[in-house]
Amino acid sequence: MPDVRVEETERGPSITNGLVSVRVHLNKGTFDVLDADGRPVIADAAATVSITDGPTFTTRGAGLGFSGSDDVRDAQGDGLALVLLRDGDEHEPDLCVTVSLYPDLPFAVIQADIQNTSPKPIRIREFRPLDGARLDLGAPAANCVFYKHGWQSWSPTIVLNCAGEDVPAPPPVIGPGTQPQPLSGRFVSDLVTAVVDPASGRGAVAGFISAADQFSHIWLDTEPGAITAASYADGVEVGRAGTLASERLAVDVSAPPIAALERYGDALGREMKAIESKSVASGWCSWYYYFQGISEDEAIANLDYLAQNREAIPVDYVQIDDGYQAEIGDWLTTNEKFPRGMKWLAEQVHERGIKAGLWLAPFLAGAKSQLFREHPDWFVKYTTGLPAIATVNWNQPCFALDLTHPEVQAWAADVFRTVLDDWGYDYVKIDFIFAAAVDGVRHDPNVTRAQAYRRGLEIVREAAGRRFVLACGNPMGPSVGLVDAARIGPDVAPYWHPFDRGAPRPPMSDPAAINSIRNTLTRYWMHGRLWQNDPDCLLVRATDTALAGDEVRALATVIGLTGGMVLDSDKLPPLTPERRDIISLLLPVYGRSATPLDLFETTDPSAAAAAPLRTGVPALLRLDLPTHTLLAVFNWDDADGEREVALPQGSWHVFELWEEEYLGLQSGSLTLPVPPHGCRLLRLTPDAGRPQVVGSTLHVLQGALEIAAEDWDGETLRVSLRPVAKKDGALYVTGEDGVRKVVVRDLTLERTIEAN
Ligand code: 9PG
Repeated sequence: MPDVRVEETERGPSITNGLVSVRVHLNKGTFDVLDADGRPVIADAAATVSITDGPTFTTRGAGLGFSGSDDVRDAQGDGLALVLLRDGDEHEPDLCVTVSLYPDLPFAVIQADIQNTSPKPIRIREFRPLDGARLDLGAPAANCVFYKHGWQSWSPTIVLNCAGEDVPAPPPVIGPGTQPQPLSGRFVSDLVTAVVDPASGRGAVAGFISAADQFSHIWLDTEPGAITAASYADGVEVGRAGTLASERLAVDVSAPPIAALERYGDALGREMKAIESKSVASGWCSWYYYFQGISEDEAIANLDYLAQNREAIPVDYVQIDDGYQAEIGDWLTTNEKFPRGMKWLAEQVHERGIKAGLWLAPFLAGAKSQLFREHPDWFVKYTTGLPAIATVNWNQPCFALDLTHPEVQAWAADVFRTVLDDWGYDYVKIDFIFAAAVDGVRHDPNVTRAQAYRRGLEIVREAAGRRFVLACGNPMGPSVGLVDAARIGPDVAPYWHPFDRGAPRPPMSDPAAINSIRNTLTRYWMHGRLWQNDPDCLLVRATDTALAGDEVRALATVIGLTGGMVLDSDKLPPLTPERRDIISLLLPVYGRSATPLDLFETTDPSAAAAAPLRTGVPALLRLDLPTHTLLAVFNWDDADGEREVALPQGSWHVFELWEEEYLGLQSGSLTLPVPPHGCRLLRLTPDAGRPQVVGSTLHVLQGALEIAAEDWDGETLRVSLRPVAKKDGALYVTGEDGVRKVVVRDLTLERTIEAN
């Protein structure tokens, strides 16, 4: 295990663990981050702090003093830190920079903090633990790609070509009010970014691994190729001798960048104490068929169907979405479509052996609600005193609740106590919760937006205990550690493109299958590290939808291979057996995510300009399983296409699931026709030189769950099968005369079959 060492030279101290090094230039007041080969990938970085309506203090040019290194022990392990102090005038606050390294972790953690040395309180606007750092990946920044991560669930997360322009986050997603000034050649990301040169595969990942207190941005200025990371203190006051710190920024310049991004997810999960789940949730959700038209009768019809088809669709939860409540804000009063009330409905769910889930948007209230009429003082305000609008939806402005207000806190606790304890729900989907984090004036003026938001989440967590909390419309960073699951993309929809696809700014947050798929692929790394990812619902129906069969298959493949929650949202009773089988194919949930191999590759910027909705969407997923590897290849174009797929080293039996076709023993690469918005899902099985299973149609992972063992005794191939949701299907087995289809019927119990 490489130890962390500090060296001192004339120029200043360096800290290294053999995987990454940070070298300080005391006179210049800057530092560099070097990779394992000693290349300064990030050079000449300063740290700054900005006072609200006041000056900014930077280490650049001021110089740094080195007071020594300290042992550190924190969520990342036992490490060593350089502590650097800005040389300032006596009347200036002390700005300190701490650089921590840990054995075995190839990233440096940088934090800026301030001490108020004056007798007067100061308010802090913003920290930049990394300011104006030169990025050198061995190629001009314009040749690189930029991983743009969105603020909340519905914000697009996309890989952009740096020769083009950033895409401003479009409505309905209002970002946090603190934004770096938009500039030509500037690319802005929330919480974390990766900048990668696709030609060399070199890259840098920079992301805040702590996020409970301050929102943050990281941006790249392609001219001159500089990177800056800021966390926002929102004007929090620091009294005499008081201190305040930025969030902790991890900088990882090790290869490959996709591993660095996953490692960043691990570090954020550790720092924020992510909730770990033993299994990944499945369910049925009312929203994407019924929308606000859901009624008690329709809920019961679907429940009855699930009760009668437990084996084929063994979901954990039935979740009623938006449409039961009297008004947005009046959660404890039902409307006329639910005459027997929500407690009765939860009992109906439980009677059928299923757990019950309920949607609420608990951190905002509509202008028409009783809550808003009775408590106008419970809301975040603009400086004018008017209530701050969180969103306009449901034909009314909706105002943001002030979660720092004790009466609001008590109200929220009561709502969740009622839903969870009195009514008996096992699961809450808390939606539009970014509302708790909007800019504005709050009851407690000394709380950041992220802290106000977390107070709200803490109340929900406290009421829920170990019951399931799914966040939606949630800012990402400050949700970690308080929720079991989070929506990581915009809404899916029973159509492929967003309505206004010709708009000058592509509406990448609007409901649309492609919008939801984009984020499911680009935020794959969050799953299992921060929470369970909710990729949004699977829609399989053949009627009341504009999704073509190939689009349904692509959606199912993306959801099935990224390991997150599997929630269906169809009217179940009229489903055809073929379409119902697609739900069954994804159950039980396997729970591990594939990797989007081409995440950091994009087409050229002119293609991006012509087709902004489908560029920056990965099209190749790989999942390594104990007995085989899955490769999914997608065609996001609107026309038929051919895709060349490079196979891993070796020769492989290739089986395609959706067309149920054995493609032979292959090596090198394979060219496949792929329909528009469709995919091919390949099982690659290493050749054993004897009869063996090479395909299964019983589950989307094609054998990982339903095949318990395969035994060849020289004469007979015995395959032990475990039941999965799909009871009828086939195995494909090699033999002397090629590949045979072995039909499997009624797989309700474990069974061993002779397959040759
Ligand atoms: C219920 C829905 C579903 C869905 C959520 C969320 O900006 N907008 O106008 C907007 C409206 C709805 C929406 C997202 C954004 O969907 O993601 O699953 O629960 O609310 O109203």
